[in-house]
Amino acid sequence: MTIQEIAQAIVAPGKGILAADESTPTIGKRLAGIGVENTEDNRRAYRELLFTTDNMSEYISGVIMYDETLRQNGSDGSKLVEVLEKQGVFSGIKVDMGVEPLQDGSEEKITNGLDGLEERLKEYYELGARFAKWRAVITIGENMPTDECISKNAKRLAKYAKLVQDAGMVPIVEPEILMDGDHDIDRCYEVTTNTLHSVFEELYAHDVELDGMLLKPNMVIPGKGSGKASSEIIAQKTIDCFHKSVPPKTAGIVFLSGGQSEQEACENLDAMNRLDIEKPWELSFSYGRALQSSVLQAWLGKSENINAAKEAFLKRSKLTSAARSGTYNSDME
Ligand code: 5MM
Repeated sequence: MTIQEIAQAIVAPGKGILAADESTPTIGKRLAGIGVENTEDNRRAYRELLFTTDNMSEYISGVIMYDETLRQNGSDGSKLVEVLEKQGVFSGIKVDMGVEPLQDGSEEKITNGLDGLEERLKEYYELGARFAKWRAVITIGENMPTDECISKNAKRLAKYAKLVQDAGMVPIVEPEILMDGDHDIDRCYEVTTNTLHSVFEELYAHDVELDGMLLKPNMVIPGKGSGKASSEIIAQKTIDCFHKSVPPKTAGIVFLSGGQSEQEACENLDAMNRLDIEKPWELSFSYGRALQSSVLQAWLGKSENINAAKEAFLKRSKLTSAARSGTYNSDME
């Protein structure tokens, strides 16, 4: 398949991505939340539970994994990548190596991972990955973000995306503006617009094929400390921001949930898909927490809860898929 065909298949009608690429420390926090120890076996058991959920492929077209998971076998000895392949789900791999301070003592972050990336991508392709992800983190605060932070992160995102396409895979370009802070929705709009301008400028400069990549942005939303906005306002401002900054040729937009509740993440995605204005891109999802919170709560690390946890995952996937089609209703909760 060409990268264009893979990208289109990932954002096929009603379908989107499960982001299960938590690094070991991050999944450790999630497991600690349900009193489960962060061991390789527990991480495998949890990811296997998700990937073996029957009928998930009606709603989920791809799963992003962490390096460990891409190499892991399930309890019957078969590779987790093959488990997904049997379901007709594309395997994706997080290839950034996490963030560090932009400068000593700086609160701003720069994402690492370009060293040796070309070699790693070859191996990931051999292991079965057909798409990849790199996340840049932008913080809103006093005198933040700086132009330097935006532009350095944008350059690295573009270099990564080009290498991924050259390796025959689809890059997911994720510049995440964090929800942390007490900024209002207009400040988020301004920062998201500026960041996306910078990212696409670099993507053009690095010859990235826009129809063979997916953008994974935040929604335009107020900071956590600044109260809520309605789904309609979030939808209008987000789409307006994209009209100014995301070229129509981009294969698709797969939102992150960023700390929204499962229901909010559905309501906001649904409102965008319902908006009666021109939207040249597929508007889908690549949710981590908003597809997994209730699964973890149903599982609690106990084998007798596996079926309930699978049911919770199928329900979240179904409702998020409905939101991706603009047919979600909170009564479905
Ligand atoms: C699932 O978490 C991903 C990896 O995070 P760490 O590197 O911090 O472990 C993260 O990139 C995720 O894919 C996105 O933020 C989307 O997840 P949410 O929970 O925001 O939808």
